[in-house]
Amino acid sequence: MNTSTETIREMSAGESRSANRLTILWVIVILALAPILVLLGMTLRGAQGNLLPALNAERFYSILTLHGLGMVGLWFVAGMAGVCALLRGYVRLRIWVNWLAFLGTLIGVVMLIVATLIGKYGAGWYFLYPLSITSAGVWEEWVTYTFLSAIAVLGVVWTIWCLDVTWGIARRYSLSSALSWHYITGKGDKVVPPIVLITTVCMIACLTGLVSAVVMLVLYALELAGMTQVSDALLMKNLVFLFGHILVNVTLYLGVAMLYELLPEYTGRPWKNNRLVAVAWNAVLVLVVFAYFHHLYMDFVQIRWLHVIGQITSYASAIPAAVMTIFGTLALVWRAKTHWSMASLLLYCGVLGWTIGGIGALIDSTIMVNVQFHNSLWVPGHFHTYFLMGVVLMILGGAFHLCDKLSGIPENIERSRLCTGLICVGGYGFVMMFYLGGAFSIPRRYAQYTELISTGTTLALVALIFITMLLIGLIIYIWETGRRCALALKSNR
Ligand code: HEM
Ligand SMILES: [Cu+2]
Repeated sequence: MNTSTETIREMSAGESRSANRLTILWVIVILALAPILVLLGMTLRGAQGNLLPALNAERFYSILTLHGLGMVGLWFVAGMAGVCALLRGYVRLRIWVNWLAFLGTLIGVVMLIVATLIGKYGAGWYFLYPLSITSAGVWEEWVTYTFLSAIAVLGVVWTIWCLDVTWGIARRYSLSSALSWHYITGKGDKVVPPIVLITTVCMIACLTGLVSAVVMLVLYALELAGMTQVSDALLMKNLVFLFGHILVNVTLYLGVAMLYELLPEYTGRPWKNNRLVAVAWNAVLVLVVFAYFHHLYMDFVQIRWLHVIGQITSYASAIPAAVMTIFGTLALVWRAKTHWSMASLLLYCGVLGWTIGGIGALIDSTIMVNVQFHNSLWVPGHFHTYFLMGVVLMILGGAFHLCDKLSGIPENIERSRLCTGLICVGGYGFVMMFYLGGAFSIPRRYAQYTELISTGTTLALVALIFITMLLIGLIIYIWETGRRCALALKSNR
C-alpha cells in the first residue's frame, strides 16, 4: 500500500521543473498585479478625499468593480497556486490543469479589464441583479456580455482546477481519511498532514460555491437569450452571495493551509494533525456553508429561522478554525528558537490580521449591530483586515519562502523587518480609517461624500498617507521576491 502511494507522488525531473516554473510564473503575475490593484484602491480613496475632481462617479464605480473582483480573484488563485506547490510533496497533481488555470485566469483578467476600464462596467464586485443588464446607458450591451463571459471563463477553469486538486488528493487518501475522520474515531493510523485536511475542506466548500455561480450564470444566459423574461432578484442575489461568501472564506483557509505547512520549518516544531485539529476543520466545513445566511439578514421576506441560523453559525464557524490556528501558531512559536525571516514574519503577522479582521466580521454578523453597520465603511474595514493584513500576508510569506528556496539568495533580515514593518503600520492605519468611518456611520461605496458626512473625506485623506507607507513596503517586498523569482526561473531551465 505504502509503496504504491509513494509512486503516486513521485514526479519526473522534467515534470518537477515544469511545476516549479509554473509556480514562479504565478508569483510573477501576483507581484505584477498586486501593486496595480493597490494603486486602483488608492485612486478610490483619492476620489473620496476630493483629490481627483476629474474622476467622475461612473469611472469610480468601474475602478471599484475591477479593484474588488481583481483582488478577490487574485488572492484566490494565489492561494490555490501556493497550496498546489506545497501539496505536490504529498499528492500528484496534473501540471496541464495548473497551466489551464493559469492561462484561463489571464484571459479572464484581460476581459475584466476591458469590461471595466474600457467599457465602464461598474456594478460592483457582486454585480447585484439586475444591474448588469440595466446599465441605464452607462455601459453598452457588449460590455455586459464581456463581463459575464469573463466570470464564466474564470468559473470554468477554477472548477476544473478544484476538481483536479480534489482528484489528486482522492488518489492517495479516501474521502474519510482526507477529512481525517480516523483521527476522530481513533480507528486507523494513516498519517494525514494538516494541509491535506484543510485543502480537502476548501475544495468541497469551493465546489459548492462554484456550482452556485454556474446556476446564476445560466439564469443570466437564459434571460439574455430571451428564453426567460426576468429572473427572481432575490434568488440571483442569494446565489451570488453564496459564491462570494464561500470563495472569500476558502481563500482565507488556503492561506491558513500554507501557514500550517510552512511555519514549522521556521520554528523547528512540527504542526501535526490530531483529533482536535480534525474536529475543528470538519466543523468548519459544515459551519462555513451555513454561516452564509448572514448575507440574508436584510431580506426580511425570507424565513426568519434562516437569520437565526446565520447568526449562530457565524459565531460558531469562527471558533474552531481560529482557536486551533491561533493556539497552534502560539504553541509553535512560544519559547522556540524561531528563525525570523521575511517568510515567517509575514506568516505570523498574517495570523494576527486574520484574527482582528475575523473579530470585526463577527461584530458585523451580529444582527443587532448589523442593523447599524450594514453597508457602512465598517464592512470594507473588516474584510480588508482579514484579506490584506491576513491572507495576503500569509501568501506573500509563502511566496517569499518558495522563491527564496529555489534561488538561494541570502536574506538581508534588516530589510525584511523594515518591509514587514511598513506593510503592517501602513496596512493597519489604512483599515483603521475604514473602521472609524463605520463608527461615524459613513456609508461604503460613495464616490464622494456630501457635507453631512464630510468626516469621510478627512478619513480618506489620512488613509492615503498610510496606503503610501504600505505601498513602499510592498515595493521592497516585490524587489526582494522578484529578484529571487528571476534567478530561480533562470536556474530552473
Ligand atoms: C492597500 C491596499 C488596498 C486599498 C488602498 C484598497 C482600497 C479600497 C477602497 C477605497 C475601496 C472602496 C471602499 C468603499 O467606499 O466601499 C475598496 C473596496 C474593496 N476592496 Fe480594497 N483596497 C486594498 C486592498 C484590497 C485587498 C487586498 C482586497 C481583497 C483581497 C480588496 C478587496 C476589495 C473589495 C472586495 C472591495 C469592495 C468592492 C465593491 O464594493 O464592489 N482590497 N478597496
Ligand atoms: Cu459571509
